[in-house]
Amino acid sequence: MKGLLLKSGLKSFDFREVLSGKVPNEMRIWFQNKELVRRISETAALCTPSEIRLCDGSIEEYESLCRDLVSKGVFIPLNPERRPGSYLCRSDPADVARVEEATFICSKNKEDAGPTNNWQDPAEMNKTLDRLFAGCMKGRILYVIPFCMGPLASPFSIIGVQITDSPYVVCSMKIMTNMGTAALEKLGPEGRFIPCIHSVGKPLQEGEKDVPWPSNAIQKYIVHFPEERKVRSFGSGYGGNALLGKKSVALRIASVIGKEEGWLAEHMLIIGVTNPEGRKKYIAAAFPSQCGKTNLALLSSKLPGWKVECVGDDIAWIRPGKDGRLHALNPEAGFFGVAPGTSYASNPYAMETIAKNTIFTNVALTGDKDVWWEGMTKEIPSPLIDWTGDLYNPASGKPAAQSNARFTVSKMQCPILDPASNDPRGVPLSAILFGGRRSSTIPLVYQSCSWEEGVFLGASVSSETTAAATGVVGKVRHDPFAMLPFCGYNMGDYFAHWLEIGKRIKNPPPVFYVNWFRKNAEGRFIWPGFGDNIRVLKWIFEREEGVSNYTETSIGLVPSKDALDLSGIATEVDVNALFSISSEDWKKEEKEIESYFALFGKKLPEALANRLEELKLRLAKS
Ligand code: GTP
Ligand code: SPV
Ligand code: MN
Repeated sequence: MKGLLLKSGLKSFDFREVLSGKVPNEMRIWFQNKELVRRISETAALCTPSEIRLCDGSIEEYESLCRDLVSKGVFIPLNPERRPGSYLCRSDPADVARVEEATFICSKNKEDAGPTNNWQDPAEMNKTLDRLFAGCMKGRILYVIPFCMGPLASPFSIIGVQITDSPYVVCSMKIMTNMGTAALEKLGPEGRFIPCIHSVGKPLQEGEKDVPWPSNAIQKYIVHFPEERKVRSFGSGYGGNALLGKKSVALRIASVIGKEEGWLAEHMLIIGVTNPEGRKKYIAAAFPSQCGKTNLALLSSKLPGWKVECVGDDIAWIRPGKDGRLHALNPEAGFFGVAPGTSYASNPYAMETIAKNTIFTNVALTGDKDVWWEGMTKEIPSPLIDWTGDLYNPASGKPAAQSNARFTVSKMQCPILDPASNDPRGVPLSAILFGGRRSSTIPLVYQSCSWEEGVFLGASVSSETTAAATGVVGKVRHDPFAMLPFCGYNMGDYFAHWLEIGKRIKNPPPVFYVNWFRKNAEGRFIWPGFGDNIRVLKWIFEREEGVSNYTETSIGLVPSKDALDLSGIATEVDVNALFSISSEDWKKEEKEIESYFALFGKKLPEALANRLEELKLRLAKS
């Protein structure tokens, strides 16, 4: 590694000299943790980058990386008058979403990964990855990104160090996590961190010109080693495949840690809801990818006097508190949100959040260098450059923005950020919601009667697949707790862990199931959704206080006639259609759940099997 350039800020050093003991004063913090030094050296030796850069997380560093990316044509600066401090980035058309078929949980025993995860023996997988990583950073810079998931001041935060050869990833991690020197300080000389080794998997040969979005067209691997607490990701630069603090650390690895330590890492948004009298309750909600978490988290209320504030939009770490309640913390510092469908009409607070300092990936570009996507405005701007860089032709029938196009933005720009969003202890939960994207069968909202039944609801979530992952879109699949792609261990054990958590707290919050996506015979959504979802939140809020009225059905409690506040929209919505529970559909649903549960064999907790039997009995009587 002689002559390997090591850079930190504006200073350059020789990596080997520094390793052999001549650590310059200003770099001491990088060389105090032996395990960190070992990981950097080992990765550099395997991946053979041309340079190592230690990322301090400063704004200067971020801006300088952005300038570099602009000069290389990777970032297109947007119009500073319309979208200051913002960039458009276009990915390779073959690298646009999470790759679930290439995502692995490599526990020592296959059973610990369970029937819903891809598994391979860790030693075998490490061999495969060693081969792929060998020389994979040739001609590229190796960036070292220390990051902290969770507030820096929180005892519950988790430190990771991502090593990557993608400057786009560095910029994104700066927005999405507490990154840089502050995380290193928290780590300290003896602290433990989750090593996350990432490469786009596209070494550059001597004299080879780089492409704007390097990735590996053939080999992709997103691999988690739960026992070793390590992540290795190869071949993709996009989203959850590459920003490893998010799904890999804060969900897959954190879920394993949570199982051992007695808490939950969940794919959930967290909001504070305040009623007109000023009473505030926090609610967490799990919906599968692209099923409405960011939109509910940034809801602009259509009911006067009701207000929503955002704690987090994608991940919640939930633990039992001494007060006998569950407390939820958002470990992320930013939003990596779906662009299509976001507009001033559907979600003004999201639009305000992304008005500046935002990285847009795979959206369309307008003639005056601003961004556009389907659903942003009724009229399609002209001229328009589509997400692949071609002039857009609306007659093509293709969308101008990729359906998993996203914005990356700091949550500090959110106009309705909850004052407790960075509270190191999290916020107390008054209700938990599950939901999915279902065009039929599932009513707008219903409530379970107990924690056990609530866990059954979570376990039975099914949802139409979306563009957040590669593969078919629109196919109903089971996605228990919206965690199917993100649970780092056996899903049967995970169900048991949820049941266990409920036993450990005095006052488990009530659990609800919602569905914003029911359609009519013409294929149109029958619920206005977005800001009108506050009407459902209001019923939930008042159920928690025991004051809103309900009717018992075979599947749970639904709002009784007139209990849902439809003021102003009563003539537009078909309440009967929203709440119809077809016994034919539900008998199918029940069979579906039954055969899905069978997948878990002995790991299926008895309590869930019993809940299913009860549902069957109730449906048989209906
Ligand atoms: P991930 O970031 O992938 O986890 O997605 P998410 O769960 O945060 O979903 P998001 O809020 O980004 O919404 C995904 C898509 O669903 C967007 O195109 C939204 O416009 C649309 N959507 C969200 N909420 C509603 C709703 O209440 N009704 C309808 N009809 N569409 C919605
Ligand atoms: C999801 O798919 O649930 C996301 C986007 O939040 S990604 O970060 O790519 O996983
Ligand atoms: Mn998500």
